[in-house]
Amino acid sequence: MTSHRQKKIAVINDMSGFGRCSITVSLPVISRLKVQCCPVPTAILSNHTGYDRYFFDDYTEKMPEYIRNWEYLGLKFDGIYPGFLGSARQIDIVEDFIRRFRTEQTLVILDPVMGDHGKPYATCTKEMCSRMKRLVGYADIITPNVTEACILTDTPYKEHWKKEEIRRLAGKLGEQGPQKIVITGIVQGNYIANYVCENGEDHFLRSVRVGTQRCGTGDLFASIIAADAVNHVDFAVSVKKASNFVKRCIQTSIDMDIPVTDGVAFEEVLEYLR
Ligand code: PXL
Repeated sequence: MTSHRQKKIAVINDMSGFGRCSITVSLPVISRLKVQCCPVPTAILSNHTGYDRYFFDDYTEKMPEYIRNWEYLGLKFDGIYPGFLGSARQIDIVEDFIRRFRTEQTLVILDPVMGDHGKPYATCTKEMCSRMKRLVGYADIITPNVTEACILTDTPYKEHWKKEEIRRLAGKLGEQGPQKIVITGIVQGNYIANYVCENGEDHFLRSVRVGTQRCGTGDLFASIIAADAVNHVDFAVSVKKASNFVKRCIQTSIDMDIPVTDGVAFEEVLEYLR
């Protein structure tokens, strides 16, 4: 048994019953890394929005009372990790949450879930995209994919990027506040790269691309980054661990013939994550 105090993270994200994303990924993954995962639901969905149809219940109106009860309990968190947000007002609620629950030591790990493949998700309005930029100012670590990095910096999206262009993109994000940035899912031919930047020091982490991108992999990635961050694992080590684990999950899902929309069968390999 380790003698350190167990850490806890507030995960502000949606609960999608089917499709393995957001809270259904964060809970097992963060728990596996020995961190207590405390969800604040932003919306309840029958399944994620990548399917043809879904039930979507926006939780905005309930959130203030939910959060107020945590305040009565005097809770503080080592990490605050906002992901998928269901309405523009939720972004204000998240800002308020950070102000109320953070301490000097609290790390804010923001996964600015807004879109993929150059397009915002169906539920992400223009207003939400623009308010999300404000949240970046509160973050210590951000984990956007290329689409999200473009939205946050008002940069037109394209398929192919030169290293210098990605560097500039990250530079603009860094000006908004975060000290640690990882831009995920940069396609480079048969490779997929993550760009890692920590206090101005940067590098590209490349690995052979397996299969296509799948729903929930961003949540898997950010959950590992968040749990490791509060456990003070070196950022570059953590990014490498997260990318290798995501890759392993994708390969397992291909081997098991799991449809792309059903996310990744992380359950099969979760025991190897440490
Ligand atoms: O994995 C990102 C995500 C989270 N939550 C919901 C989604 C998606 C991506 O499609 O639809 C509801």
